[in-house]
Amino acid sequence: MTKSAEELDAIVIGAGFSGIYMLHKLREMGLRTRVFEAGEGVGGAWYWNRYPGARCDSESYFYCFFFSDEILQEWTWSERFPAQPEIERYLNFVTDRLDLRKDMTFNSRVTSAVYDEETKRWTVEASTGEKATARYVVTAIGGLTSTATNLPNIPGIEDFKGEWYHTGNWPKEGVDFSGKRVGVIGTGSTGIQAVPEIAKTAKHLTVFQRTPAYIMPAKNHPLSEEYVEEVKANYPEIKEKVRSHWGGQPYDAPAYSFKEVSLDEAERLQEEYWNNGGLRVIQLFKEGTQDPATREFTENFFREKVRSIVKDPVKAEILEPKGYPMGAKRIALDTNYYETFNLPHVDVVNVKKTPITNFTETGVMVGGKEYPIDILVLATGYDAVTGPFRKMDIRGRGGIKLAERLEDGPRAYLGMSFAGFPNLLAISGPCNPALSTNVPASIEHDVEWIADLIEHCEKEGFAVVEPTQEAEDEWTEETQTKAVNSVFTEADSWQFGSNVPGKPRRFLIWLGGLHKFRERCKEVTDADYAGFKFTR
Ligand code: NA7
Repeated sequence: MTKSAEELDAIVIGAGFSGIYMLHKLREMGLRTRVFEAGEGVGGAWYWNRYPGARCDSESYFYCFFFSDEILQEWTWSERFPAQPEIERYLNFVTDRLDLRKDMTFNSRVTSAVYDEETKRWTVEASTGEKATARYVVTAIGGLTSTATNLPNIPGIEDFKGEWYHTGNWPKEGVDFSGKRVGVIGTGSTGIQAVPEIAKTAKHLTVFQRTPAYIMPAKNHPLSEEYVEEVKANYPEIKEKVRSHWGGQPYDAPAYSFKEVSLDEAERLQEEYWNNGGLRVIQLFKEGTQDPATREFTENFFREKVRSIVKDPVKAEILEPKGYPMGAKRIALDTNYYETFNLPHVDVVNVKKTPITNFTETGVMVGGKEYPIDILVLATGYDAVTGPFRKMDIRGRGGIKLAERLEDGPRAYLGMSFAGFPNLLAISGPCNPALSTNVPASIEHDVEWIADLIEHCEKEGFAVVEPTQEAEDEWTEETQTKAVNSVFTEADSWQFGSNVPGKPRRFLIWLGGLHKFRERCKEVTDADYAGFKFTR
């Protein structure tokens, strides 16, 4: 006998930062809500990304929820840049603190969500066969996720007889590298974190690098009691700064102008910022990465650092960032990445110059030479932002498929809603600024804005809300226009979709910054939800 579908008011897909807070908000409104989550526990991207060295690039004191003063005071971060286990613990803490777990179903991957125009309800089905119906569906699926990993289109992975893992789907029990010959493909933020950790136990490590990243030192360290106390005392001010900053970071605007300081002074300042570590290393000068002279100075500073750390000049030449301007791809943070290449058992292979041709039973072939490998680690990134949506069978009015609507590139109104998909709302969806910011800050905004929209419908007695096609088209176009004038046009990147073969080169992120995005969304609300249509 098949179990009948549970009847709910709202369904949330995913239990990461977004799903946790969305459930809390919907429950506060008195809506019967259930979260479906593919993982065994909460965490989302921070549940699956358990690879060695997995760590956040944002500082812990602002990589968190700001909506609850109690939670801000009760939780204490131990390190400047939190590692995956600590973030997972934090999200479990919040879940239990708000008693959310009872409305979450784990090990349950949503496969489809289908809208019925007559009943005005969505039917959601999970991999377990479980079904539920609801008036609202909110996707909290993230943009860089385990459902849409990017596996390299290199022939022969099925021939490889060793173990292989993608970093975004890392086994919970871990991987033992001791005494093994390990190959890492990919040197984005993930590969850069994993390499130094894997090198600690592997017998031999070969890093296959296509594009050398611009990398800054994290200078991670434990947080002192005094520091934590000071942060906790200043949270109201920090929260204000986060909300009014381009990237959702509580940083002051750069204090120096490259044009106004001498070269010696510029070098001294850059060195000082480098020694402090973190993403602020490139936030030194007002001119930023958009100004060619400032950029050239900073790029050369980075290259010089690589040459001074990496002793072997051949390795240093491969690792030096070049071939594209700084800022055109995500800048990474490291802990001992360059130093790791001074170890005799760690090599780097330039696979841009000589690409990987195929995998064999026992290794990786590059230019007719086989690199013998026991364990292969694919740090090759994601089919970002549109990928996770296209993996699910989401059907709106007249059976239109969201996967098809997103085939030609990202589209959405305000990065949170889709024309033809009534009452389907997306946290950090396509054409949203989230992935160019400190993500939890963007998530918090989207959750609150979506909750207000739903509350508006409930209060006014509207059964259905959806954006007009015109509003969606305009926002989609604006997303592309903003990217045209950015440094991102000068490289291939996941942000442009150009890391996935066949994916259209369209920018996935709205580049106006979180502060402007907040303003734009408020303007929409204040203008009686301009761009949306409501029906009773
Ligand atoms: P990224 O940033 O997409 O990096 C993927 C890396 O994998 C990058 O170095 C790629 O080189 C490399 N790659 C991908 N396919 C291949 C093939 N076929 N051959 C060789 N090398 C390849 O993913 P991450 O997981 O590091 O980071 C994703 C985001 O998560 C990051 O931006 C943070 O926001 C958190 P390429 O640069 O394309 O030449």
